[in-house]
Parts: sequence; structure tokens; C-alpha cells
Amino acid sequence: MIERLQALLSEALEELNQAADKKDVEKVRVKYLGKKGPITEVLRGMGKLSAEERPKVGQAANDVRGEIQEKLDEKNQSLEAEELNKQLAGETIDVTLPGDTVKQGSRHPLTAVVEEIEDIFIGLGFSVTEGPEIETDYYNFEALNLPKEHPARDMQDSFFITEDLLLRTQTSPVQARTMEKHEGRGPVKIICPGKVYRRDDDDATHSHQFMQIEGLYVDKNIRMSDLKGILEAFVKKYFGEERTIRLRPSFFPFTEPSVEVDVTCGICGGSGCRMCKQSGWIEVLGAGMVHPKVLEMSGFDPEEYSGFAFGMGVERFALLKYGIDDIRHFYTNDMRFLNQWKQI
Ligand code: 2U9
Repeated sequence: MIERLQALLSEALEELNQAADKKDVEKVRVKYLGKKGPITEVLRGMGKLSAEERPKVGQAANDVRGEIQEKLDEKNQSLEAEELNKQLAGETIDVTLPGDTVKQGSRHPLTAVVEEIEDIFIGLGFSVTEGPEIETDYYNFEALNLPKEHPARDMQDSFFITEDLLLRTQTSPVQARTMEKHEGRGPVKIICPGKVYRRDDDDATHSHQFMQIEGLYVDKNIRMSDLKGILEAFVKKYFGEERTIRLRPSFFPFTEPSVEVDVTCGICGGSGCRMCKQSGWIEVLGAGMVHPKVLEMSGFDPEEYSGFAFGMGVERFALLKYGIDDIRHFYTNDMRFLNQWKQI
């Protein structure tokens, strides 16, 4: 009986040696240790053995069963390790393969120009103030001396949301709100950048949505010469020291007197060319002394205080400085256009 058990052990170990995977190992287990296997059979037949033989055979059967089980476990472990190694070998990263390039974004050109202009005015002592793009009729029009019947309030020109709410047509309401907050005490020295909206057919030089920067300086004794000095300093810093400005009389409801501001042409230097329609000048800003009614409506005494204001379209400043031919480039997100602005 003991020899038979030894033979079974050798057979089982031999078969286990040949096992290629866990399924084969399981087959060996069922064959030798299963309920119908030869070792179970030996144990069942123990009753027929003599009292002397029984413990010896029992011990031997248990030993053989234990050893087979141990070898089965070992084999399973080594198969698992082999499998894992194979998987890891298949997953190794080839560090010599070319990587995926990370596409780096950049500031939108309009943002870059707004920040450039902001920096210049901060250098001239202005603070940057922002406000809502949805405005009330009062702040967008009334407080800026655009009374009810004024043509600029026409539904044809503005995007109204309700009878009283609209997308702001200029950033001036931010200045009106800021003046109100100052409760009649100067100075107010701010620039207000932001999106504005006007009903317009889009083309190379018009957009129904564009960026404005407006400025306001209210204090005692502010004069037209202060306005001219600030705008000249700004234009020289933005376009170049060789450029100069001139003021022409104009009209805006919120300023009196009002002016339009021209800069000497950057192409011909002022002698006249196609760019400036032979005039030597290019219009870039509107400005003026804040209308006494506007000061009064926002809580300032026009007898005590005066101020200047100005406004500019950011796209126009970007077009002129960087030689862009179509305002729509700023809004159509063509990567070939946007990628050219990484350096500014
Ligand atoms: C307050 C008082 C006065 C802002 C001003 C202009 C002249 C002007 C245009 C330039 C091109 C708008 O973007 S554009 O179409 N702006 O000409 N804006 S004075 O005057 C103000 C603003 C606020 C309280």
C-alpha cells in the first residue's frame, strides 16, 4: 500500500511538472486529490487493514496528500509569477518613441492689447475698473446725457433684453456707477475696459461685439490741456515716441467740448499715403470734457469739479499696430491667426 502511495506521488509530481497552465494544475488536483481519486480510495480502504498497518498507511497517505497539495500550490504560484512577468514585459514603455506634444495656449491678441493699454494707463496713475455687460437704460443712456428721444437709443442700434435692460453699447456706465460711488468727492481716475455690443452688420471694420477702453479723470481744476497731455503720452507709449496727436472738434452727448483725436500715420510718418488717405493722420480716439449735466447726475458739483473722458475701440488699436486687415480675425478663432500671437 505504501509503495502504491509513493508511486502515486511520483506520478502526480511528474504530471504537475508537465502542467502548462492553471487548468492543467487543477486537472492534476482533481485526478489525485479529488473525491474519486486514488488517495481518497486508499483512505477509504483503511478499514480493511490490520491494526498494525492502519496508522502507517494513514500517515503515509496524509504525507503524500500534503506533499501533492504543497507542490500544486507552488506550481500555481510559479505559473502566476510567470504570467505577471509576461504581462509586464509586454507593457514596457519604449522611452525612445516620440511623445505627444502638449499644445500650449496663448493669450488672445485682444487680451494682450487690452493689458498693454492698461499697463500704460496704470503708469499714468489710472486704476482699472470693470462693470456689468447687461445694463439698465439709466446707466447706459440717461446718466450719460442721452435722453429718451436720443437717436442712439434706437432699437435699431442696441440689443435690448427688456424695455429697461440692454447689452451695454459702451463702457461709460461703469464710469457713471463709479462716480456715484464716490458721492461727489474726487479724484476719480479710472479706465474701464470691456466688451460692448451694437447692432451692426459684421464686416472687415465692424463687429456687433467689440472691446472698448474708456477713461475718466474727474477732480478739481481738470482742464483740456490735461486731456491732451495724457492722450499724447499714451499714444507715444503705445505706437512709438515719434508719433504725435492732434485734436479736432467733434460732438458727443456726454462731453462738452468734444474732440476726435488723430495720430500721425505710422506708414508715411505724416506726409500722406494710401493708409491715411493722403492726410498724414489716422483717427484713433474720441474724447472731451465731461458734460456738466453728466457730472451732476452722478453726484458731482460741476461748479467745483471738472473732468475729461475718452474712449477707444481696442480692435482698431490692435489692427493699426499689428497690421491686421480684418476685425473678424479676432472672433473666428482660426488657429493660424491665433498662433501668431504667442510672442506678444
Ligand atoms: C462718462 C462721461 C464721459 C467717454 C467717451 C468717447 C468720447 C468716444 C468712442 C471711441 C470709439 C467709442 O469705441 S468707440 O466706438 N468713444 O468717442 N467716449 S468720450 O465719455 C464719457 C464716459 C463716461 C461718465
